[in-house]
Amino acid sequence: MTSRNEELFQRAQRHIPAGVNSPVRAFRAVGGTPPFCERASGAHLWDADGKRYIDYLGSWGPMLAGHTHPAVVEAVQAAAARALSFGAPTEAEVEMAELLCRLVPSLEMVRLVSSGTEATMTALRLARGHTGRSVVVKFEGCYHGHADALLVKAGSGALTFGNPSSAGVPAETAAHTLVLDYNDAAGARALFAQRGAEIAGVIVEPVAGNMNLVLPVPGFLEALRELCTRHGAVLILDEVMTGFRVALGGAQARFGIRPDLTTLGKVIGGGLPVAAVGGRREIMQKIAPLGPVYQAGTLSGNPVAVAAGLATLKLVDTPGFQERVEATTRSLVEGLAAEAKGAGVTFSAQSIGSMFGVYFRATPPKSFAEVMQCDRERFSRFFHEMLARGVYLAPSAYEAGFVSAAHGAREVEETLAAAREAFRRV
Ligand code: KE4
Repeated sequence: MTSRNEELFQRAQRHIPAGVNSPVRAFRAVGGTPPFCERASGAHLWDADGKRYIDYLGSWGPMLAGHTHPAVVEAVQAAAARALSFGAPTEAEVEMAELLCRLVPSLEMVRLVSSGTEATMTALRLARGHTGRSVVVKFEGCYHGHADALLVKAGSGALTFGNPSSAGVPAETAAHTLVLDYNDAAGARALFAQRGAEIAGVIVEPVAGNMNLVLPVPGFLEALRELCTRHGAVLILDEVMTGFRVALGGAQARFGIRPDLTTLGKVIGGGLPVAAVGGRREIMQKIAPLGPVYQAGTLSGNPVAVAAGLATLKLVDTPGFQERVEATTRSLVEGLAAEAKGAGVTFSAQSIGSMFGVYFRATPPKSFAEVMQCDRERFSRFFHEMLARGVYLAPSAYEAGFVSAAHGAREVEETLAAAREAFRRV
């Protein structure tokens, strides 16, 4: 009997490319039919066939407070009843800017936008406008959204499709983007020694989450900070994913790095479209209409989306919140590693804050090259064994997983019980 998911997937593909509105959702990395989601609550989501899953995707990061948290839903309903959009300034945007600048100390000013891609695209333009230089540096396996200048050996979706750079990006554009190896401080030093005077900015995920989870090795972020300072380049920490997940003040708080610009997204919208670019006042004052770097957006700072973000951040900024969700995430990865060991499967896992990575490799990868050594076929089999048992992991060996405040001991126990069986079948 054809499931509703399969029916909907067939129907969707008639009018939507691959049936999805973002590539990774099509399950091409793991195969099979993606569940069409109907509703979610707390740590769970339900698909069109009424099947319940423990959700470790969390909409790719935003749902840190858990799905449909009453305080967030109530704030959205109240905001929507007042207005869906003005295209004019609102007090809520001022409150959001003040809150972000309090929680992330490197932010002196911030501009709200509607997606992480807009935030990183704007950060690059600001770096170029501020320095008058054209070259930008990124790292292989990192993904910063789909702006032309950043689709050069991007990670995430593009990596999953084995398509290290995208069609439609002019060679002239890609030529201004230099790609280094993540965690390779020596390579960064060599590049700056050679071309430091040309470099407008360096953009990096301070904890990489788009080639699966890869942690910065000691000294890597510090080297980027020192090199950018010495050569007058702008250091951009892309915290769209790590913001409020690695720590309340972002990975920059955890690792003690003060960037010149930061990009945020996901959690700050609580599931609705809010992202931000912010940082040093001297640079942010270059943005229109104050300065010559143009940027704009019809729905930037949308009142309903900002209401969801504010309500989420207020839940996240409470005593013990980060510690609790970090402890749950740690118990998950420790349990998974123990189950794999019990089944004699070559596997490793790690977590930082409420993000985690699982790898069919003996030890967690420290670089893009080591990520590529992971057994992705075995991951795909594991993914489907877990999905069949009601556990929804990220549908790609090159993505991180996410735990919410709504996940607890019961969800971890159910997940480990599913893994106990799954590891014996992969
Ligand atoms: P969006 O344009 O998708 O809102 O954000 C782009 C982006 C920027 N920077 C980082 C560090 C990101 O992780 C992202 C988006 N992350 C992916 C997950 N790998 C979004 C999922 C998707 O593409 O559907």
